[in-house]
Amino acid sequence: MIIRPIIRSLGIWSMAIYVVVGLGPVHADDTLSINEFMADNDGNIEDPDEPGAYEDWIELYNSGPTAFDLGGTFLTDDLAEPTKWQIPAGVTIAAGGHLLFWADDDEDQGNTHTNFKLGAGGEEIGFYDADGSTEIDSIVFGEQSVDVSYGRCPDGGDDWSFHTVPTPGVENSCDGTSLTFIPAAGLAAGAGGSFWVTDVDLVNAGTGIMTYEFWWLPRGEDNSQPLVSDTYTLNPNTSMRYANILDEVFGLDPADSPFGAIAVSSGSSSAMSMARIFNQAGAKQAGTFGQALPGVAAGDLIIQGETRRIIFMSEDDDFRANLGCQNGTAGDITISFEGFNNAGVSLEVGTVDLAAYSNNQVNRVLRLHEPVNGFVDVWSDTPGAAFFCYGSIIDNETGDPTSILPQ
Ligand SMILES: [Ca+2]
Ligand SMILES: [Ca+2]
Ligand SMILES: [Ca+2]
Ligand SMILES: [Ca+2]
Repeated sequence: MIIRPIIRSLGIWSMAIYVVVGLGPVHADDTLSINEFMADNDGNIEDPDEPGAYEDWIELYNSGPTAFDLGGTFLTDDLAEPTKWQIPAGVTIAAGGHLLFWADDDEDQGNTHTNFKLGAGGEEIGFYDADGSTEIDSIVFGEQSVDVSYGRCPDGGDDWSFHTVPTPGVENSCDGTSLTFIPAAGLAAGAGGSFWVTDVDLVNAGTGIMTYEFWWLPRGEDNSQPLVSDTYTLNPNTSMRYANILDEVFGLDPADSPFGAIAVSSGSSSAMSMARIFNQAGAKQAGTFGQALPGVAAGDLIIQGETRRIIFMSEDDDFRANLGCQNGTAGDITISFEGFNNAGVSLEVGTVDLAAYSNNQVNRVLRLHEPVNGFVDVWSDTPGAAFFCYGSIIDNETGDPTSILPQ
């Protein structure tokens, strides 16, 4: 058995795919590559299968329009031993997708945990086809630094460089910038006589001066060419508060009812951000902090193949619960959601289609089933998808909103 494309519901591409089995190795090295890795992970990304563990990782990338079943192929840290670790059956890489493997010598922790680690002093990574000898890709690397990855620029390209902004599981950052998404912002009237205003707080948690700009990402629009702010700088270990950021930074007019999201494009991976979206004029009860939404770094987005659950979703006389979602990529994605009641009975399924960096809100996702205290699952089957969804629960009496983050 050799690397083969997967035929499934991939639209027009399915038409052009042939399964090649038993005819000899398919030379897939034009589309599959070792794209990025980290051999000294101290605080970059946690092993989701071992809380508290920061493991070496290897990112593979599929630049082609076809998904591949990687089951039976091999990864190794020794090019003289190509068959050191065989990727288990059922591990697939999506068209245009990134797939993360944990080089942690913890095979019992799941299908993407290898039986070797990466030496920070320099080593090798090999990716071999299922015949155990045909090289798909390999890299011989030298000494590595803590929490700095080594990766291709652009994805799948020929040039390798160190990345102080590592991007495990998502597109490599080649200009040294990282995106953080603040998935909701508004300066507009909403339901129930509410009027929403957005403040943003930004902190430079790094050791150097941070350069950054904000992108305005209107709800429901294709934001491949977003409105970009001036470029600002922030000294290390300082913070900056933007009160009513949509007016102050972007000059937006409440008469246009701007609702959407904000991205922070920063030359540092040390940007911390948070927004509060609060009900100002028209509130029946003034003085609440509002909805607190932390910025979500690109590497912390929910990616294809992951499901997250948003709990505390209540729909009754006291509360209404909305589902907000942000596309963290420049491609079109479809997010699926399923709402359940407290007994786990499925009540509601649906999808949210989002163009580049777009966002949208499903208002009162469980409204047909009130009164209900339930939860909502979110995921995406779109190849290469990276997104974020959250719950926004609002007190019907006071207009006080609270954010529910996905778990
Ligand atoms: Ca290591
Ligand atoms: Ca582990
Ligand atoms: Ca090793
Ligand atoms: Ca990456």
